[in-house]
Amino acid sequence: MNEIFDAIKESAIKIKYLIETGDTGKSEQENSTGDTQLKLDIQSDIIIEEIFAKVKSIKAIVSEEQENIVNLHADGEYLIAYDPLDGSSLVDVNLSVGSIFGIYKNEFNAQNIIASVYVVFGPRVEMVITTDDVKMYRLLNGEFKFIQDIKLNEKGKLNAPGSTQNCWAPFHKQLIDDIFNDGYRLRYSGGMVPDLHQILLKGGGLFSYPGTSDRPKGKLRQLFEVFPFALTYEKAGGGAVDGFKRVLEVPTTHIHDTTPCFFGSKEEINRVLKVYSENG
Ligand code: AHM
Ligand code: MG
Repeated sequence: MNEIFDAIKESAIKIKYLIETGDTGKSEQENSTGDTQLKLDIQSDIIIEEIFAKVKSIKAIVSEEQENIVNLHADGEYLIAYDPLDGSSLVDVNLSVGSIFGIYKNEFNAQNIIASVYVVFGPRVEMVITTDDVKMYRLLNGEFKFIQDIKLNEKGKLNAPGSTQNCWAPFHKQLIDDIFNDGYRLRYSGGMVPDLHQILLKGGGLFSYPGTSDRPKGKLRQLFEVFPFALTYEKAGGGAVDGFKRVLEVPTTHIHDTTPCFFGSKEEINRVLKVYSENG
């Protein structure tokens, strides 16, 4: 798998340059969820696909920006689902964005995810690799250097509540209000990579993207966004649930399926499970 991690590092250096110099305008195309793709989405997707195409251990890839699975090497062992530039609409206002990768075996579903990687493009470029543990690296002088292991506290201090608030169920609104009333601080940029990275590094808290009246199954995609971070949060000692169960038990029927999701330290995740089991 080290070859795959090296390929992701190579892509990160190219995408950093693309973010710094590229055109932040819209393209003429839509992705499979109907979002208009930015030129940056398409270009970062091409960068990653070209680099992965050279890695013999990769059997197939699927990108948030493409409709279908792309077969690469028939003898390859790994399947990779990736979001090349999550939060790309934040580049024009110079907020942080990221790339997310889920590494699967056999089939694209939660049961088969074996590793994940995300890259945060902020004032610094950092990469977090999850296998049996969670390790953070930083780009320094053209190379990724190991910085630290990541572990969540049992209870955190941050609250990152996503989605359209006037579409929340009343019990969800109550849950979020109660969390704020208990002293948690609001931290939500609209980029899940930096938002989840912040919670991981600042000891914990809750990030939520619930099902809402306008999007009953949430917005975030299972294979490219939710499962990779679920693995990271679980291995860091926290949890990731859809309100009722671990997201790593959510079935996938289509590669672009979404799911409601909550990521956090143990105490916040237990709080979500209690409220949802009583009301959902
Ligand atoms: P994208 O993949 O189209 O960039 O959308 C995903 C992003 C996440 O990074 C972020 O958590 C979420 O959309 C924010 O959505 P909202 O503004 O509805 O809270
Ligand atoms: Mg995305």
